[in-house]
Amino acid sequence: TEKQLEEILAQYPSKTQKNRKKHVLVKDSTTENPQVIEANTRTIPGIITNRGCAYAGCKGVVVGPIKDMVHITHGPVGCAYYTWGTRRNKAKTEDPDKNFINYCFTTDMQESDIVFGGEKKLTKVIDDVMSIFKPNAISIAATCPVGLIGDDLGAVARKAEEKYGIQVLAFNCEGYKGVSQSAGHHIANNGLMQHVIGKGALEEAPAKYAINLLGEYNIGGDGWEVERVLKEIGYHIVTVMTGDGKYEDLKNAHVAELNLVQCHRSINYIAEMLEIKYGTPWLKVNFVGVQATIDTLRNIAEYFGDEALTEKTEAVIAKELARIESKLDQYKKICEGKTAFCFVGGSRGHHYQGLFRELGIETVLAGYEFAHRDDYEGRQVIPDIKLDADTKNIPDLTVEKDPERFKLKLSPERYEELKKKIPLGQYCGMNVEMKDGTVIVDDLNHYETEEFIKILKPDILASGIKDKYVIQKMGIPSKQLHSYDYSGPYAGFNGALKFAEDICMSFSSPTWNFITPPWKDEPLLTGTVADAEG
Ligand code: CFM
Ligand code: HCA
Repeated sequence: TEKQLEEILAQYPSKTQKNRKKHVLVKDSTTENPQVIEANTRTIPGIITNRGCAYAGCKGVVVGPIKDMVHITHGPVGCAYYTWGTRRNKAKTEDPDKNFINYCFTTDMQESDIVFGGEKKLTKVIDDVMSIFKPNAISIAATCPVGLIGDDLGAVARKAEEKYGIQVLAFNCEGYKGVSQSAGHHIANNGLMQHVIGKGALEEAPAKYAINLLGEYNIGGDGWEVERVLKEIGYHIVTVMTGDGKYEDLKNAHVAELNLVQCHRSINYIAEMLEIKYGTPWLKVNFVGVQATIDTLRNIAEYFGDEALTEKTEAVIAKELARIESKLDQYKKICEGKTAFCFVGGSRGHHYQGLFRELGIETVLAGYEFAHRDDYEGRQVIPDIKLDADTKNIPDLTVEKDPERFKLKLSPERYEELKKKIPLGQYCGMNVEMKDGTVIVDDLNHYETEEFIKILKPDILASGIKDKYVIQKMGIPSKQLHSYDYSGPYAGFNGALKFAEDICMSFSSPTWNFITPPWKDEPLLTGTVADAEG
């Protein structure tokens, strides 16, 4: 495959070729040092990437799911519309007056606002929101033009806070602030940590086995399936960040005994800061796939080290397995021996490989849109990561031990002892789990997607909306692993079953018989693109 890889990259102008080469690996575990991949750097202009922007990562991903807040997009209506429900972060209505998840709030910036400034309009929208909706708090998210014209979101927010006596959080997450959504995650993490988390009235956890669930956004109801199982075992969930999450709960995140981290990429900053500021360790979890869910439940029980909890954990695992196993076996018969591409944003490209594997499907190519090197290679590489200007653009928030609320949840000795058994404060990344000869691609683009499909001919391609139809037109089932193609949940025990059912439907659809894939009536390679620099 090294030669085929060269051929794919040879189509690029030489500078681009050099750049993309660093973002693609053929997995080889026999190299002297672990393989290095470049990540979290700019996409070359002109390349059709699947990435989004910093605003998408801040408002769309991390802040947007908080349901008892109103989130105002200060900018053109298109930016607001793009993050209006498309991500499928579901929320239940407990208090009908405090669930704004189905609304879309925006200042709908026009040319005149760009020329004369948009602060007045933003103030007016806040006034309207307060008179009509009365949320528990408000967030304002900046889009590109806001940064370009210099509207002062912070000043508008401060005035509104004085006027209304609620928190108004300003996020300077202009789309261009980073090379992808990832910058927006960081901005959102900083803002929530600085202004919301730890500000609640609780001094200690209201119940035993109190946990927070971080990096779970309840896409297609994933969070609900995870909560169902955790609650049955006996855990008390203080807050979920941020799927079906509440501002009021988020404020009390400091009282939990343990933070579970599902999506490491989007929330590792908060996880780390909670440990420094409040003494709460974090555990890497994965609720995607049956075996991953079982391992995760056992790891959490191990952390608390309570015999009754361990027994209950095993009882719930046994009950859930008995319920789903025979049904899963039926689906495995259809899936056995097939291959997949698994390319998603910043953590699912890794997490879904286990679920594919247990159904009998091998992932032959995987990658992330915007993850960092540690998501590929493991957290131990963090000190080696070169910080470029784009990364330095987002300041690190430095936190210290909270003088009143810091409480060491584990003794250092117990921490070290547990660390040997469970992924406490650590994450090994995607690469170690991939087989030799499989391909790992960072920021896979549309051209490379098509070329890799022609070579590897996967049976299914898991990615997003931007390439879904191209893939299907090539005669290959596409499974969106962002929106789940409007299905789900896919997490936990019920989720694994639903996922198996859905992909088996794709495999069994007669549609594919009506499509001729390009490689059946076209040559595989045609001509070469002239070198732009030469
Ligand atoms: Fe985390 Fe996510 Fe993902 Fe992500 Fe996203 Fe998403 Fe994703 Mo789309 S937070 S990194 S920024 S798991 S929205 S719920 S599906 S790209 S792999
Ligand atoms: C985003 C959101 C997204 C897009 C999904 C896709 C999501 O990046 O802004 O490209 O299919 O999960 O909704 O990742």
